[in-house]
Formats: sequence, C-alpha cells, structure tokens
Amino acid sequence: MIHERYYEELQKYEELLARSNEKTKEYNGIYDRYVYPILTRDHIPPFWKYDLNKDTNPFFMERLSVNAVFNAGAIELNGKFYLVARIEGNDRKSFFGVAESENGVDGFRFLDYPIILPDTCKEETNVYDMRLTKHEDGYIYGVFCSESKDTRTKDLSAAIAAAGIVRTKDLKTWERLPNLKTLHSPQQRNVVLHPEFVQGKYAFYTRPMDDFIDTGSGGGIGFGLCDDILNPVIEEEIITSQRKYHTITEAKNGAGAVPIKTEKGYIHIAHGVRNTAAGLRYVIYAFATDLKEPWKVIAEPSGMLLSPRGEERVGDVSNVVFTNGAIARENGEVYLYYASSDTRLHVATTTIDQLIDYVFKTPSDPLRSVDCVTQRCNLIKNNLELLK
Ligand code: M1P
Repeated sequence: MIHERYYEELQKYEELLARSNEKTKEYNGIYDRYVYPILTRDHIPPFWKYDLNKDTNPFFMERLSVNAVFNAGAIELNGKFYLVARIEGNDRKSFFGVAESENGVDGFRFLDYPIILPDTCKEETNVYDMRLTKHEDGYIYGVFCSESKDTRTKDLSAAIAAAGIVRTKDLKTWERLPNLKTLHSPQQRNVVLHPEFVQGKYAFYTRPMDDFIDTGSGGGIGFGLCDDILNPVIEEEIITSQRKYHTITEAKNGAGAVPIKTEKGYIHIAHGVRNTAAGLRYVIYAFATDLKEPWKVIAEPSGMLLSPRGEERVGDVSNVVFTNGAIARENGEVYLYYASSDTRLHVATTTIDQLIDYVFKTPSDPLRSVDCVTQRCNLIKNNLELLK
C-alpha cells in the first residue's frame, strides 16, 4: 500500500517543476541571470528517495536522500534541452541523472532512472562533472571525472582523478570506453572533448595536475590530440589558457563548457580559482581560441565573466561558481548552466553576438594595478567627453 504522505510530497514536487522562471533585474549587457535555480535537491523525484510502501516505511522517511544537484553537462537534442547533472547522495558519492526541459530555463524533469554507467573500472569510487560533446563522428561523448583511492599512501583522503569517457546516441544507453591516459600528467580533471577532429585526431582540453587538489606544476588548461578514441592516449599536452599570478586563475583553472564555434573563433567558458584566507574562490571566465588551431588563445578578457551573487555564495563548498555545460542554439541563443557553491544549478542566458562582443572587445588584464587604473581612466575620459 502506498503511503498517503507520498501524494503530498508529489504535489510539492510537481508545483516546483511547474514554477516559471524569470530573469532578475540585474543588468550587465553580457547575460541575464534568473531568479530561481533550475535544479536543486528538491527536483529529485520523490520515488528516488522514499520507499513508498507504507508497510516497510511507516514514517515515510527518505531512505536514500540526496544532498545536492549541481555541475551539469548540457546538450540540445531534437529541440529539447538536456542536462546531465551531478547528483550527490547523502553518502557523498555522486552519480549522473538526465533532466529534460522544453525551454532551458525551467521545468527540468529527471528521466525515471539515473544513468547506469557500465562498471568497467573496478577501482573507481566516485564519478562527477560530465561534459557532453556532440562530436562530428556522430556520437555524443560524456567525459567525466573518475575518482579512485590512491593506495600508494596511508592518507585516507588521498585520491586519483582521471578522465572517464562514455558515449551514446540517445542519452539512454551508454557505452563506456577506457579512461583517458595522459603520459605526462599523473592526474586529470575538467577534461573536455573538442567537437571536431583537429589534424584528423580527437582533441581534448585537459588539466594537467600533479595532485588531486593542487595542480602543482600544471600551467593551466591543456590541449592534446589522441589517435584512437577506443584506446585514448595523449602523449603531449600544450597549455592553452595559462594560470597567471594575481589573476582569477592564479591557483588553478579548468575547461568548462564544450567550446562554442563562432565565425571569429571558439569561445570557451571555463573556471578560474584563487586562494584566500577564507579558502578557494571559484569564478567563471571566458576566452577565445583560433578556429584552425583551437589551442591558440586569440582573446582573453580581463577578470571574471560570472561570480556568485547573494545566496549563490553559500553552500556545501561556499564561494564557488562552476560550469561544465552550455547550449548554443542555431538561432544564436546561448544557455550557460552554472552551479553555485557545489549545491544547486542555475542558468544565465545570452547570445553568440553578445559573447563575441564580450570576448573580443573587453580589454585584457594588464596584470598590474597601475595599468588597470590607466585602462579605467581612458574609459572615463572618453565617456566624460561624450557626455559634454
Ligand atoms: O568545489 C569546487 C569544484 O572543485 C573541483 O574543481 P577543480 O578540479 O578545478 O578544483 C571539482 O571537483 C568540481 O566538481 C567542484 O565544483
């Protein structure tokens, strides 16, 4: 017999999914933010959490609770918006769920079951942050972080991050390929597959790291080619967007959404991290690379594109915004999905034209305060003359 409380919880859930989202009043000319997060722990269907049977669950308790829903890969398929979200259970293990929406800003509903990844990697303990690439070879690839215990040390929290790879044609059946091997980087996270072949090969944005948290000698976002996706090995990585002293990427950075192809270059939306007395601070930034040589940075606007605001600043890992998915539509609209504080997922909307203007016309970081002031004084002077 189904517990009567189920219907109350179901109604709350359906009301949440039916709620319309709206743009906030905040203006910057670059993108619009939205009032409500688009995925939270409350968007998890009740039948994923409760045992509905009154005999076995008389108090109608959550038996398998969900702590957070965040960092999502994104893709448009048959005119609908799909997200592959990172769902973290109360047990702190993450898994993936596919959520579907008609308009990309509200009404995201999870398919009945989470993604069942083929269990081919027995040492893997945790999986998260899938990037979805519609590749020109005809497959949709999902590249994610595959985390295993580092058994070489006595440190219980020591772990190894690698890039796991799956592929699908329908977001329902997933084929697992071997994890990516990078011969010169012991660990990898934030790996993204480029949507086109480069020099006839599969091309990956990587993030060389010496350690699980610290990127150590890793100089920024890497780029490498791989001959065979069924045996993916990258022999050489070069750096695209570099980490730099006293910038938003000082501590580390990482590729985010799959690069968006425009007539002026590929637009990349990534994250940058800086350390503070209060811990790491994650923001989102953008840059462009060359169409023929997508590892070559051709424009990098100064500073952050998006940082946490208001309640976005607080969560399981506070002061974080992070993206691993965006949808660029044929009509020029762009939906940027970003998570706040490792807790919930939001959308910001813009257009390809706005992103091109932002990336190519925003001045780059002059790297010294004195030059930043000169930059700003030039802007003020021109404006004051115009206003005369
Ligand atoms: O906690 C913030 C983010 O930390 C990691 O990103 P990075 O590898 O750049 O440190 C990721 O684990 C990400 O999931 C998380 O949101």
